[in-house]
Amino acid sequence: MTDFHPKNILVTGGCGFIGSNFVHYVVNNHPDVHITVLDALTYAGNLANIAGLPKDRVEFVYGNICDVDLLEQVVPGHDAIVNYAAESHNDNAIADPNPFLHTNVEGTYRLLQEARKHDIRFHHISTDEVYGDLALDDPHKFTEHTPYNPSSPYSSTKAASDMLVRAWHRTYGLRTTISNCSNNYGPYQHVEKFIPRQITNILEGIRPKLYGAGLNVRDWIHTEDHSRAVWTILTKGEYGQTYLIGANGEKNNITVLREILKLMGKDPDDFEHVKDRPGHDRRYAIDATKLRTQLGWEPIHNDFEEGLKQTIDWYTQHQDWWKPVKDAVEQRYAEQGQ
Ligand code: NAD
Ligand code: TDX
Repeated sequence: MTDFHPKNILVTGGCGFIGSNFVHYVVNNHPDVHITVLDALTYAGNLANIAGLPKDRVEFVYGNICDVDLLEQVVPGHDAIVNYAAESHNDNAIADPNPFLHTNVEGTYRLLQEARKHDIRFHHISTDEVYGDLALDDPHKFTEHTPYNPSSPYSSTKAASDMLVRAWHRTYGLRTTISNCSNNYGPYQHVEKFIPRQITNILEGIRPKLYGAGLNVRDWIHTEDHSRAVWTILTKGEYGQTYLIGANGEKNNITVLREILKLMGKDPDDFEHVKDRPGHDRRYAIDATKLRTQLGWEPIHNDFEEGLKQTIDWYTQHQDWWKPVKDAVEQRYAEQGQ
């Protein structure tokens, strides 16, 4: 276990879903830490996600992690980089993998080079999808020893970025850690993703859309538990190590959808089956024993129904946040038969 106390951190992708939740988490829980958010404000980034946070605690810099000249201006002086910047949506990667190669692979490479130049601690945010998928009846879960086996354009770029991070530690001695987390839910998630898409569909009077039979399993974790895990790994994690983050939240999609419908006062069967995702991963499941036993992290949002209820409330109360992009997202899905 290390004992690292960063005072000035650079959070890339801090205007996206999970990155902005991490920024809120640090502001609320670590009053002596200053955060610089570097974000390219792609379709997925929204300045509103960090609006209202104290200006003396959070500075925003607009820019791309592939921009070497900008990195040279922004990075020096920070104790750590936490890299959330990524293209993150599987369906988009299937339609056009190009930005995923650019941001996820080249962007991570550029950040690693900059971190190396200034000897800056580097934490990389990754995903359970790098391990591929599990059969529905497989008794095993993913662990840090599971071989990489990504199956989609998105997850293969995340796997590539993880490999770069590992190599920069081994070859150059960069102080790195990687976390691979399962599916997050909570506030500020883009309406292209499963849970917010269905909640906002119901609020708009559109029938929810389930891919295929809905038997694919995801391992849900509240994004605040993810943030606390990342902080734990950043400050206590051993350099060169990977930590899996998950909260034993396995559920299949049809169960989650029926729960959302029920909580929103609808008939649990009032949804449509739509075209399945090509190459659709069947099941993800995380064994987070290493993080729990070595670093002492525990999730606190263990009641999924309660977390879902709060998430539904958030989308109900923040219609001005998602309405401007909702139609375009649904139109795009409709063109894909989804
Ligand atoms: P998101 O798509 O909501 O946010 C990504 C953010 O990165 C946006 O603010 C976007 O503007 C920014 N960005 C994109 N390209 C950039 C670039 N080239 N330069 C600078 N900024 C750029 O994504 P998310 O769901 O918050 O995911 C964040 C990270 O967590 C990703 O690395 C993703 O792979 C990982 N992850 C996500 C989940 C999940 O359930 N959403 C689960 C595990 C891991
Ligand atoms: O409308 C939908 N209907 C549906 O049935 C959508 C958008 C999705 N789905 C299914 C596909 C998946 O089985 O729901 C499940 C979850 O889908 P997404 O929200 O797109 O997430 P997923 O593909 O599992 O990936 C997420 O978790 C891992 C994040 O988007 C990734 O960034 C993260 O790495």
